[in-house]
Amino acid sequence: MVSLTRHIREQQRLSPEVVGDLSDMMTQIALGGKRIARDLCRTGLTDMIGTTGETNVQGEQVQKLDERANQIFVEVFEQSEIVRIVVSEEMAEPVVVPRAARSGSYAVFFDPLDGSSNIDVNAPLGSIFSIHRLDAAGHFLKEGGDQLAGGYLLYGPGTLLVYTCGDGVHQFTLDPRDNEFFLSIANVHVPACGAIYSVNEGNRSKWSADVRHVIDSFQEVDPKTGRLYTARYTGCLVADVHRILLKGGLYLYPGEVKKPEGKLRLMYEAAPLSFVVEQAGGIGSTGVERIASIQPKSPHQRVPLIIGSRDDVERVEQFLSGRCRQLDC
Ligand code: AFP
Repeated sequence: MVSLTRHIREQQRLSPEVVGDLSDMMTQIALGGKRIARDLCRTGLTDMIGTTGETNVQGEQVQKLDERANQIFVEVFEQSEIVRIVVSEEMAEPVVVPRAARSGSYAVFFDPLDGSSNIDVNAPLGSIFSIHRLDAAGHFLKEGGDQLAGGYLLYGPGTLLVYTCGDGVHQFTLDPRDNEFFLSIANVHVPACGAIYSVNEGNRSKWSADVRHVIDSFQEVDPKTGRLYTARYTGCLVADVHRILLKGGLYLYPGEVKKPEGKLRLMYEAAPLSFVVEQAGGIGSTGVERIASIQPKSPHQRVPLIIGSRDDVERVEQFLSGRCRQLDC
């Protein structure tokens, strides 16, 4: 049994000093995940269901558990002497961690509870994290390709932690008997193509003709291969992308005619998930450019996301970027 701590300590690609820092930060993230998982187990028995009455920086209703999960992650990072900046979906402004205001050399971006519409119905939820090193000037808004580590927790029937620090993707499962994460899949590889597509088809009337054409193509039998896709959508990005990571296919949250930037957030949704999927051999794209090379302009910036198996995403990219007007080329 390989624990998360031991796994990180054995990373060869990073300097011993960075390995030590990463181990500390991942221990804190794992601690936050354990606390959230424990709270979620008691959903319905506590008064944590429902909204707080507040609206967050995204203009969305804040659920009580969103607020609780955010508080848990902020508390675990407040113990840190190396994380200087914390950016959360639930906080309008980046927060400077007092203990690390001078010494800290990292910024952590996170979505504390992804898929909040699933809270009331006991469906899967997630937390997403992304770690960047600050540069000499203390800048923390960097492109996805600059991440030191990224990953997510998935709260389903079991609790999983999936992470990459640029040397493959590794899945850990929380063993409730020891309250410890142990390696359950090393070096995850996303199949080069798959037969699952994942998109909220209720948004169809908001899409461009090109996006509609792409989605329609999943409902036709591929004349060359005979492949017919099947649809899966949970409303929790982490759960939907995790399925694609293991089984292949693609997840799409495209831009809309009146909202070309789409819904998902670059720094704590699209970029860390793209880091994971690309490390597993897949692609994370907006449809016209790779997520990893987008230079962010603001902490809560949104981007369209098309992510998953290499061949499936490339096929869509070629069509949407106009490089090929045939979806089957
Ligand atoms: P939050 O729960 O963190 O706000 O995220 C929800 C989410 O961004 C992502 O988890 C889902 O894939 C997506 O929204 C679902 O959105 P739709 O309800 O628009 O399909």
